[in-house]
Formats: sequence, C-alpha cells, structure tokens
Amino acid sequence: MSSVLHSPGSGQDPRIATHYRPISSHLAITPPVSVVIPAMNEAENLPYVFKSLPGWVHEVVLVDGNSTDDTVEVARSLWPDVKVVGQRGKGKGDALTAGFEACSGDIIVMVDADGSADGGEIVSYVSALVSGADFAKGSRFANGGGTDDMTFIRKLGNWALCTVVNRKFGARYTDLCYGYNAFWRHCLDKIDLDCTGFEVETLMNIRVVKAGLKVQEIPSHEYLRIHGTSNLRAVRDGLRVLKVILKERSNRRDLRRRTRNSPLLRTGQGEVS
Ligand SMILES: Nc1nc2c(ncn2[C@@H]2O[C@H](COP(=O)(O)OP(=O)(O)O)[C@@H](O)[C@H]2O)c(=O)[nH]1
Ligand SMILES: [Mg+2]
Repeated sequence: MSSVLHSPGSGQDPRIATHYRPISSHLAITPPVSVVIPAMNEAENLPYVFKSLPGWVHEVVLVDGNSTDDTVEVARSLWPDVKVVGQRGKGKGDALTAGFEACSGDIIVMVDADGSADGGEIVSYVSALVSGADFAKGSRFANGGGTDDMTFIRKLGNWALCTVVNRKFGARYTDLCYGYNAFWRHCLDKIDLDCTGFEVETLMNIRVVKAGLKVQEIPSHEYLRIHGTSNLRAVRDGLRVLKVILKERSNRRDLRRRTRNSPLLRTGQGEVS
C-alpha cells in the first residue's frame, strides 16, 4: 500500500511527487525498508515471524544457514516475494553480512527467525531512524523493554560485557548482545563487518560508537523462542564477544598511537576520534 503526497509548503514543484508509505496512523515514510532474517532450521517458527511483519516493508531477505528442515520452502510459501540468499561460511555474523549485501532498501532491520522478536516493533525502529538516528539499537533492558528468553547466566554475562563496552568506548548502552536492530544502509560503510559468529551485534554496537554515529536505543521485548533450542553457547560465545571487545580496544589504541606519530594527522587533517 503506498500513496503519493505533496509536502505542504515545501516550495517543491507539485509535479514532482514523492512516494510516501504510511507505516502507522501518525507516520508516512519514503525510504524502502528491508528486513533481514538469519535462519537456520527455523521452519516451525517462521509462521509466527512472518505473521508479525508489517505489510509495508519493501522486501524480506532470508539468509538460510544450510537448513536441513523446510526453512526455505516454508519462507517462500508464507512470503512469496521473499529473497532467499545463502551464506558463504558459518555463523550468524556470516549470515547477516550476506543478508545485508543482498538488501536493496535504504533502511535495514535485523530480525531473528526463532519467534522471539515482534515484527510490530519495526515501526518504532524506523521512526527513530527517520527522526534522525543512524542506528536504532534494540534494548531489552531500556525502560519498556524486557526478555522472556534469557537465563540468569546470559543476563549476567550480557550486563558485564555491556559494562565493559560502556567504560572502554564511552557508550551508554543498556544492552549489548541483542539481535533486533535497524540502521540506515550507509552505516555499513562505516562499520565494515568482518566477523562470523554471535559476536556480530557487539561488533556493530562498538563500531557505530567508534564511528561517531547517532545511536538511539529502542525498548524491545524478547519473547521465548517458540520451537527448538538456541544455537548460542553462553561460555563459548561470551568469550568470543570478549575477544572482539579487546581487539576493538587495541585497534583503537593503535590508531591513537599512529595519530600521535603521524605528522599528517597531527596537523588536524583526517581527525581520528
Ligand atoms: N543463517 C544462519 N542463521 C543463524 C545461524 N546461527 C544462528 N542463526 C539464526 O540467528 C537467530 C538467533 O539465533 P538463536 O539460536 O536463537 O540465538 P539466541 O537468540 O542468541 O538464543 C535465529 O534466527 C537463528 O536461526 C547461522 O549460522 N546461520
Ligand atoms: Mg533466539
């Protein structure tokens, strides 16, 4: 559903129509929105995921992690226009990287395929982006957010890692390892993703703050995975996240050292924050 409106008083030639798409009773937008869904053996959960997606999204890109169930067939039957892409390697980070490359929208939303994310929240993410944010970062621990899916150990680990990121990178995040986020496509050039596993969200959250992008947290509720079990292993993946934090920290130190020693950068050209 899309309509053509003229912005009142814009002084624009009325013959140049801008296509606005209503996304709520209060908001109509022009940028096309792509939804990326990484899915590995999620056939049973996909009906819940697709049912909650708003009809106004421009495209849905499903990244299949070599599923051995009917994930791809079910996705195609539920959303006939779904763009199905494969991934080169393994892991959620690898899948998202492939999915982002395949997107044609200006806004990209990441949604898990396990039924834990409510597609009805997409409007809040998109509203934040069209209001000026570069990156709309879901948070289960911001006021109004919540989780039914995290164990005590996962909450503790996420809190500890989030605290380290806030201290080391000057961020003010309330959540770190959460898969529901949205951003303008241009952010991809600044964050240059190069990881394969569940550390992907942490890497994105660190690089957006390092790049000086405008980040807005969106309160989000994470529901229980409906069928199947999580692929995440708290200790193994927690250590991977920690490794990414330390690596990003040391890259930052190297960069500062290089800045101090480089005559070009010392004169203020190509400022490094
Ligand atoms: N394509 C793809 N998707 C994956 C992979 N690993 C996890 N996912 C998907 O990423 C989402 C989050 O994974 P999940 O196992 O629920 O982890 P959790 O949400 O952290 O407990 C789900 O939609 C998974 O199907 C992978 O290697 N490839
Ligand atoms: Mg999950």
